Amino acid sequence: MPEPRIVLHQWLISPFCAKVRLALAVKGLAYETQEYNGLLAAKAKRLTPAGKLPVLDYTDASGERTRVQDSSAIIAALERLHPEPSLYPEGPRERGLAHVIEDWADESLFWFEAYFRLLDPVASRKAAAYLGAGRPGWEGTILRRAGELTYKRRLAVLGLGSRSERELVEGAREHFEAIAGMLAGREWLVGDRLSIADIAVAAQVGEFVRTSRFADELEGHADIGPWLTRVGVELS
Ligand SMILES: N[C@@H](CCC(=O)N[C@@H](CS)C(=O)NCC(=O)O)C(=O)O
Repeated sequence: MPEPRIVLHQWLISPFCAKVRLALAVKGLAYETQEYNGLLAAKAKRLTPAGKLPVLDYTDASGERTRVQDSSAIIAALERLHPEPSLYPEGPRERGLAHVIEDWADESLFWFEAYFRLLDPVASRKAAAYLGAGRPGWEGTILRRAGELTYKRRLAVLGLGSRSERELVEGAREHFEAIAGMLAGREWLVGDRLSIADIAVAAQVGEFVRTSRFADELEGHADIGPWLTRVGVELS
C-alpha cells in the first residue's frame, strides 16, 4: 500500500506539537514538518480558523488531502487511519481515565508550563532561541514579547494570573507529585501499556524540562525521568 504524505505544521517549542510528534513516532509514521519560526508565525494563523498549531495535512494514497487542527483531534484521526499500535486503552474505565488525563494535561498542566516558559525571563530567553531558530535574532525577541503579553492576558482570564509566583511554583509541584504518584511502581500512567495519557502528559513535562527552572528535578526524578525516556521524549 502506498504511504500517505503527512505534513506537520509546527513550532518545535510547542508542547502540543511535541504531543503529535510523539504519537507519529509511536505509530511509526514518516512525516515532514513545516516550521513557523520568527515572523512566519503570522502564516500559521492563516492555516485554520483556530489560528493555532499543530495542524496536520494528511494526503492519502488517492491524493485526497485532509487538514486537521488540534493535537487531540489530530491523534484521534491518526488512530482511525492507522489503528496499530493503538493509543487508546480498550476497557471503558481505562479509556475514560486516559481521556481525562489527556484533557488535564492539555487544559491544566499546560498553563503552568506556559507560565514557566513564557513569563519567566530566563526560560523565555531560551524559548525565544527555539521560536526564532533559523530567522534573524530580532524576530525571536519580538515573538518572546508577543508571547509574554498574550499569555499574561490568558493566564489572567484563567485565574492563574492572580496567583503569586510562590503559589504557582507550589501548584506546578503539586502537578508533578500527581504524575509521580500515578507512576509509582508502574511503567505507564494508565493500564499496562503506553497510551494517549502518557503522550499528552509527557509532551507537557518535556517542555518543562527543555526550558523551565524545574528541568533538573524532573529529569532526575526516579519515576518521571525514566518514564519520559520510555514515552520517547528526547532529553538533553
Ligand atoms: N488545544 C490545542 C492547543 C494548541 C495551542 O494552544 N497551540 C499554541 C502553541 S503551544 C498556539 O498555537 N498558540 C498561538 C495562539 O494561541 O495564538 C491543541 O491541542 O492543539
